[in-house]
Amino acid sequence: MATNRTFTMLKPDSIEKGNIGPILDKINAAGFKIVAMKMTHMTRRDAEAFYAVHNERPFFGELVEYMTRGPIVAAILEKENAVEDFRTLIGATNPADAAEGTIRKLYAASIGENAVHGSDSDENAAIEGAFHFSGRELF
Ligand code: 3AN
Repeated sequence: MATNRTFTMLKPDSIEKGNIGPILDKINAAGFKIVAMKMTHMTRRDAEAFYAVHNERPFFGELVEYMTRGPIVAAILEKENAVEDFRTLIGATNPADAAEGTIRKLYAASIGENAVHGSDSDENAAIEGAFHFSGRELF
């Protein structure tokens, strides 16, 4: 059964470029309600665990370096059909393939530095949200 929550991270490049505000504006305008949010700096161990599913991929080292080079903003978002609608809002993994007006088209530099994360399933949304937030941080 589909749930109404997804998990996102505004990645280090978004914070470095001053894009927290503009990206949150897009998220709000698309009808998502923020039910948990924090700025945090992932350790190497955090990033390796969060992206464990990719640990055999050639870009894994680069991905861990990128995700740990500065703070991120993590959030849990609520909306009907949240996972799918958020994936539509952020656009394709590679910004070159992302649709006009999507967050990655507007703010991502490359497939490696693609501005935002969005969960790819309800199951992963729950796992990823629980990775970053305790029940007391969820509103
Ligand atoms: P998405 O974030 O769209 O779900 P995934 O899960 O395939 O994409 O990839 C996770 C992250 O790994 C991406 N957000 C991106 O930062 C990085 N990544 C994916 N593919 C590549 C690639 N070919 N080269 C470098 N980094 C990549």
